[in-house]
Amino acid sequence: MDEIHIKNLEVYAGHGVYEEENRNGQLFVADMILYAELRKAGLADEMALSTSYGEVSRFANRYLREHTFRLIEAAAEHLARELLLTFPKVERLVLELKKPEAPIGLPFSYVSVKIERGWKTAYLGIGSNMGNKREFLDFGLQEIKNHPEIKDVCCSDIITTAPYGGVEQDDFLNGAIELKTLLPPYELLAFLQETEKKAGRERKVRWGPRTLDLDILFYQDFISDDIRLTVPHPDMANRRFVLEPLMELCPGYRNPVNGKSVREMLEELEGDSVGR
Ligand code: A4P
Ligand code: MG
Repeated sequence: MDEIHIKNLEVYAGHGVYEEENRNGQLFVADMILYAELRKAGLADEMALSTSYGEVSRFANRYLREHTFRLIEAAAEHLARELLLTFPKVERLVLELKKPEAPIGLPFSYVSVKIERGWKTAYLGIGSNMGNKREFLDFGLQEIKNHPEIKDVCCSDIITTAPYGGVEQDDFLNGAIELKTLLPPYELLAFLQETEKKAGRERKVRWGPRTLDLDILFYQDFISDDIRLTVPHPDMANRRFVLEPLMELCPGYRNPVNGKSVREMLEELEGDSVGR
């Protein structure tokens, strides 16, 4: 990915643990690398196709002056988030925030924090087999679209599917959702569980009836086998109700665990009469 660099941007601001620091202010220095596709802007020689380093610098300067944080960790975290929300062509950034006048009482050139943040692509499974299923799915989708740190939400067609997993229960409505998010995996999971709860979800029987089920199928190329969050979803290769909607959104997306694309997993399942 192409890069725009901003080096040693100086800001006089009031971040610090001590009250004098907040009151009197001091020098902060920021380094930024903005990752974005620059080819179109380069070919057309057109500012509207790129991200203005001047606007980014003025935004960062204003943001750091108008807000007060105790920790440079917090100043960097919030500034990175605001930059990614404000400049949509920036897909990811590295931000180093330096504090050359930190009250340490020893000779040093600066202390700093350096963070990398960005938009990640995730795929979710959405399902319901209780009450007004369609309304629960619409509610879930709307909550996802309304989240400030989620964008570019796209939902597959919704299909009716027979229950899988041996529990006798009503048919499901299922779909898949593609999105981009600033939320790390466990924060995305917590938000999805909160949304299930708002839809009246009660956890009684594993694999049992539910008003709204939101599962993380893929999170970029993240792999986790923690019981609280297993990604990619470990049973997806056996689930037509997962693979068919995914096929519509991302047929070529490869499962980072087994290297198989969604299309390949679905073709293998279709050759297997046991899979639903
Ligand atoms: N958890 C672990 N990994 C994930 C993940 N990738 N995404 C943990 C979301 N949650 C994840 O989930 C149980 C625990 O899984 C959570 O505490 C979470 O921390 P749950 O939603 O409370 O319970 P569940 O949904 O009953 O269990 P599970 O194992 O998630 O079941 P699935 O995989 O959701 O399957 N048949 C059809 N036709 N359509 C369906 O949608 N769904 C299921 C449930 C069964 N049969 C179905 C369908
Ligand atoms: Mg679930």
